[in-house]
Amino acid sequence: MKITEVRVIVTCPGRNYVVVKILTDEPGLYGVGDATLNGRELAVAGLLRDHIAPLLIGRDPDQIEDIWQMLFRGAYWRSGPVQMTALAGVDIALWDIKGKRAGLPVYSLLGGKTRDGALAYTHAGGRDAIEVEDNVRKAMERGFRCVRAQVAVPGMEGTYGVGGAKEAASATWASPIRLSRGTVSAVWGDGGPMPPIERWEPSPYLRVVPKLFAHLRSTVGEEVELLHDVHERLTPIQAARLARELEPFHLFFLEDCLRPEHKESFRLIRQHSVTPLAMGELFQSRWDCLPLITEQLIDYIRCDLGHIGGITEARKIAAIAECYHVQTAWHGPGDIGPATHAANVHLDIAIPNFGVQEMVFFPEVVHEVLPGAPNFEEGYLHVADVPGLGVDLNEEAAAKYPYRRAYLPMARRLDGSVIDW
Ligand code: KDG
Ligand code: MG
Repeated sequence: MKITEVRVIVTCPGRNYVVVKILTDEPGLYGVGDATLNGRELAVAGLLRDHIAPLLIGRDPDQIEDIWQMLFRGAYWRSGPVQMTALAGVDIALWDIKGKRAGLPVYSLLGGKTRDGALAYTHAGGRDAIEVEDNVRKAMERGFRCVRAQVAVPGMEGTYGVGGAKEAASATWASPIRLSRGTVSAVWGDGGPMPPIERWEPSPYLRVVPKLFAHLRSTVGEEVELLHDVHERLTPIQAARLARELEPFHLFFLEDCLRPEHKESFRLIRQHSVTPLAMGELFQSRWDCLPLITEQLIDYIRCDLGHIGGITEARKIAAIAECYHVQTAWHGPGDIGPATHAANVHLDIAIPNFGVQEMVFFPEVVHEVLPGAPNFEEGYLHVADVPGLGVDLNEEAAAKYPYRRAYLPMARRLDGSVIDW
């Protein structure tokens, strides 16, 4: 069997997705992968089209590990989010082909089911604790047992994870528009959107978050699992303080306290608190994860399968984590495509040390373009028992929604200096 064609399709059914479709010389046999990197979609698409696709034509798609090694080490220039996202797109499509060829779902190729479904969490935000409480209750009514809670910081113009105007450009769905036929329409210097700027300060944030969780525990009770995402904004000592102050509220985990560069600083947080810690959506390979796992400085590793080279890399990370009693919580936001969400769940239900899975409900227009995303039922995610990953691409529908330039927000402190977003 040989790879005959690699199609790279950038489509915007509400937000931009980069889809990799790998075709083979077996009639009708192809794989669908996701190579979406929020705000840098065309860089990944260019790498795939101009440099990676020519290397794949004529290769045996069954040799996933060899192709992975060739693209990672063989290229000499390795790692980095653009490269690792491109690699993930190829990897996910190749696993899809392998499953379809074998007539088996990918979870079966990974060792078979270890559980019936993947415990899922959703997001609840709000302008104040009452609004967050309402949204946590709505999530619980919808069947969620785990909810991530974020609240606006008083006095700040916008806060990550809360929703509203600031997030419209990045985290929530814009309404899809039909511009022209064709799948890529990057317009340079077109006066399009610039990154929205959010204001952020650590002190009010550190005051409001423990109050939020005190409120939630006293109103929604002890049973629902609560999570919180710091989004890499704190210093080690601030993170240690927050983790300690949140202890009475028994979080499922506190996510991404520190910038990904400062792995050794997790020791300081650990010395001061028993709040479970999760980290990893900005990591790029298993080597980034190693020190946190082997020193047991975190409890959950939450890399993004779509940004670390796909299923091939993630299953190795899971296996390393298993040795150190670290569980998985793969990144699952709206800005990665349905094929990565499906890859998440196939891995979740096959590995022994799965913890929890972040998820989104895709709008109907995404299902039209990329049908087959995992299905949520009573707190758990499931994938269809079909060969491969179960996600397809409707190329005609994708062509109706061409690329639209969009950026993630940026954050600055009140004095104007950059802070992590
Ligand atoms: O593109 C950035 C998002 O994927 C990220 O902000 C989402 O932190 C995130 C999460 O935990 O879902
Ligand atoms: Mg996060």
